[in-house]
Amino acid sequence: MAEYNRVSECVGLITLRNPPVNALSAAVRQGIVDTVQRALSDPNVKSVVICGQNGIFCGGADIKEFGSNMTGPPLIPMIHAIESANKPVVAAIEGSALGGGLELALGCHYRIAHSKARLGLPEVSLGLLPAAGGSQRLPRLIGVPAALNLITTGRHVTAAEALQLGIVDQVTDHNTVAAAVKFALSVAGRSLDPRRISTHPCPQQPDLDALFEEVMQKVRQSARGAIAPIACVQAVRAAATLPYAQGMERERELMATLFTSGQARALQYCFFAERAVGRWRMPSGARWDTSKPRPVHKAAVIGLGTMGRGITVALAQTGLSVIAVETQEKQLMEAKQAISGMLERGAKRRGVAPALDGVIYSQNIQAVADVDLVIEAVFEDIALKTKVFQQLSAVCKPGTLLCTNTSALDVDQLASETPNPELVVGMHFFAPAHVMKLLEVVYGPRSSPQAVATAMQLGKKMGKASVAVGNCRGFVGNRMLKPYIEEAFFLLEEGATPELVDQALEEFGFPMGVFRMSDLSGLDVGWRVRKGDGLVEPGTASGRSARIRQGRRYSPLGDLLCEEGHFGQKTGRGWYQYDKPGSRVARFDPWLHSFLGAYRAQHGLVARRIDHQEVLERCLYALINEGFHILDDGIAAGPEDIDVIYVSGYGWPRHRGGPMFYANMVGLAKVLERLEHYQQLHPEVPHLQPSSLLRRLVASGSPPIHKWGEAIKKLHSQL
Ligand code: 3H9
Repeated sequence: MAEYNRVSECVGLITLRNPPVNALSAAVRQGIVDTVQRALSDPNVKSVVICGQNGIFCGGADIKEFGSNMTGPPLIPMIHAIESANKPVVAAIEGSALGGGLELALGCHYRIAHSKARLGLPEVSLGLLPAAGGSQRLPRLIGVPAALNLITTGRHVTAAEALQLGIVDQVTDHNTVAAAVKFALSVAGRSLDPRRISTHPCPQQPDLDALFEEVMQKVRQSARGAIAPIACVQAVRAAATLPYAQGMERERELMATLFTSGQARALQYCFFAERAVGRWRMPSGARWDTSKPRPVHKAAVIGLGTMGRGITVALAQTGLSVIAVETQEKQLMEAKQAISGMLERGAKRRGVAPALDGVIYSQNIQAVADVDLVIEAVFEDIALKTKVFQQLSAVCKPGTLLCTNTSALDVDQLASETPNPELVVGMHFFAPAHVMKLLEVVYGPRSSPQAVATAMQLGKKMGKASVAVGNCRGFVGNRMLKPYIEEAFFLLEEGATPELVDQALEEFGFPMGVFRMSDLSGLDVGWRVRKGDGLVEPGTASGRSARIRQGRRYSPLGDLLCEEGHFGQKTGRGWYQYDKPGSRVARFDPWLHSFLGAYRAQHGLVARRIDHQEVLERCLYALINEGFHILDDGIAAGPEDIDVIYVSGYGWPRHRGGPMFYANMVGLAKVLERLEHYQQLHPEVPHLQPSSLLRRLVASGSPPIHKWGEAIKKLHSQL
C-alpha cells in the first residue's frame, strides 16, 4: 500500500499504491508510517520523496472507511511525524492532491506539482472540514482570506494557481517524480525549521473580526442550512487566533460534531450516488459494462428555441461539430446570435477560445444527413415531433441515434413512428440546458442498450449528471413534482399562504419554494399541461369551479390565476407581485390574498392554521411516495437515481441527500405513518395513499437505503 525504494543513491522514494485514487486507507496509512520510518532510519538516505502511483498523488482519506470502525494509524500523528522529520520530505504531486492528500503534502517540507495537477480541500462538500491539520496549516501557509476561500468552497485549484498562492514550491511540465527527486537532492542538509508550517504564525491580517464576520454572513446565506461551511470558518478562525496546538484541538472538536451529523452522511451518500448512476442497468438486464457506446463526432439539434439553443451550446462546448437546424429564417438568425453569445461568455469564463466554428446553422433538415446523433428540441407537440422523427429517419445515415428532448410526451410513441425504434431515446435536458447539471436519459422497451450507452456517454462528456430512467409520464423528476405541487395548492385552499409554504421549503434548504419557482418558470406551463389533460374547465373564473375532477381532488387555483393573465414573473403578477414584468423580486400581493379569501368563501372552506411541519410532510412525503411508486415500477433502477435527479436538477438540498435518502433518515415507518394520517384526512387525494412498496419495505423491517435494491428484488420475486 506504500512502496519504498531508494533512488539516486540517497533519496528514499515512497509510492502510495491504492487504486484508483490512492485514498489514505488504513493500509496506506500504515504503509506511510512504516516507509517514512525506514527512510529516516537509513543513514544513506538524505531526503525523501512521496508520490502516488498511476499519475495521481492522493484523493484524500478513504471515504468508504467513514462510519465503520476506523483502524490503522491515525492521519494527524502520521503527518506530524513527516513534518518533524530531520530529513527533507518532498511531495511529488501529479493528478490530484485533495483533502487528506493535500494535508499530507502540507506536512511535507516542499511540494512540487505537475502543471496539470489539481489541489484542494474539498471536505466541505462531504459535510466535513480538513481535519488532518489542513484547516490549521493552510491559513498559516497562504493567509487567512485565501484559505477561507479554498476551505469553505472546497474548490480545486490548478497547479498554476497553487504556485501563485504559495501552496506549491515548483511546477513542472515534465516527470514530476524525477523533478521532485532532483529537488530533494538539492535541499538535502538544509535547515528544515522554516519549512515546518505548523510552527509558523498565520500571516498578519488587518480587521480580522470584520473579515470573519463578513465571510460568516456570506457562508450562512449560501449554505442554506448546511453546517460544514460554518464549521470550516470556525476552524480557520481558530488557526488565525489560537496557537497551533489549541487550533488543532478546535479542529478536532468541530470535526467530531460534523462527522456524526446526518449531513455528512447525506453528502457522502451523494458522492457515491453520483458515481453509482453511471453504472446504469435496464430491466432487460442490459448494463453499462456490457453495452458499448457508439462514437459521436458530429451531432445535430433540430429546433432552436430556448432548449435547442442551450443544447447546441452544451454539445459545441464538448468539441463536437454541431449542425443547428431551425426552419424559420428569422428565428435561425436570432438563435445564431444567442448561441454565439453564450459560447463566447462560456469560453471567457473558462479561459478558452469559443467554439464558434463548431456550429453550422441551417434551415434545411437535409443538412443532418451525415451526423451520428440528433437531438430534437421542437415545440412540445406530438404531431410535430412525429413528423420531425419521420423526416429524420428518411434523411439520416443508417445507425444515427435519434433523441428527443421532450419533457412530457411519450418516447415510446415517437419511437414507434420510426423504422428503427431501437435507435430512439429521450435526452431530457433542463433549462438552461448548457448550465443545468441534470440529464435524464429515457429508454423505452425497444431502445437498444447501445443507444442508451451512447446518450449516457455523451451526457458525461457534457459534464452532466446523467441518469438512465424508464419511460413514463413525466419520467422521474416531473412525475414526482406533480404531487408536490398539488399538495402546495391544496394547502393554500386549506388556509396556507404562498409565503408560508415557500418559507417552510426554503428553510428546509430548497433555493426557492414551490410558488416562487412557479412564478419563475411561468404558471402558464402547468396550465397548458392541465388543459392537455382535460382538467381545465373553461370559464372557471365566472362560476364556482369543481374541486373534484376526473374522480380526484383538484385545485383550480393555478388555472384561475392564469385566466386573470397572472403568469408569474413574465407578467409581473403570479403567486407574488413584481415591480414590473420580468422583475425578480417577489413581493406580497394583497390582491392574491383577498382572492384566496374569496375562493375559500365561495367553496365553504374555513382557513385553518397550518404550520411548517405540515407543509413539509405533505409536500415532501407526497413526492417521496411517488418515488416509491417509481422504484416499484422499475422506472428508476435504485434510490440513488432518484436522489441524483432531485439534487442535481430540482434544488433538493444536497446536505439532505435526496428525497429517498431523506425518507431513509426520517425512517420509513414514520413516513408511512404520516402518509396514512394525511390519507385519512384527505381520502380524495390518491397520491397520499402510501405506495405498496413503502408498505412492504416497512413490513420487511425498513432495511437501510443501501439494501433497498436487494429488498425490492426479493419483494418482487414474492409477488
Ligand atoms: C478527507 O480527506 C478527510 C480529511 O481531511 C481528514 C480525515 C481525518 N475515498 O471520481 P472518480 C473512488 S475526506 C474512497 O470516478 P475521477 C470513487 O468512489 C476526502 N474512494 O474518478 C470511484 O469509485 P468507483 C477528501 C474514493 O478520476 C473511484 O474512486 N477527498 C475517493 O473522475 C474513481 O473516482 C475528496 O473529497 C476517496 N477519497 O476523479 C476527493 N475518491 O469507481 C474525492 C474517489 O467504485 N474524490 N474514490 O465508483 C474526487 O474528487 C475524485 O474521485 C478525484 C478523481 C478527483 C480524486
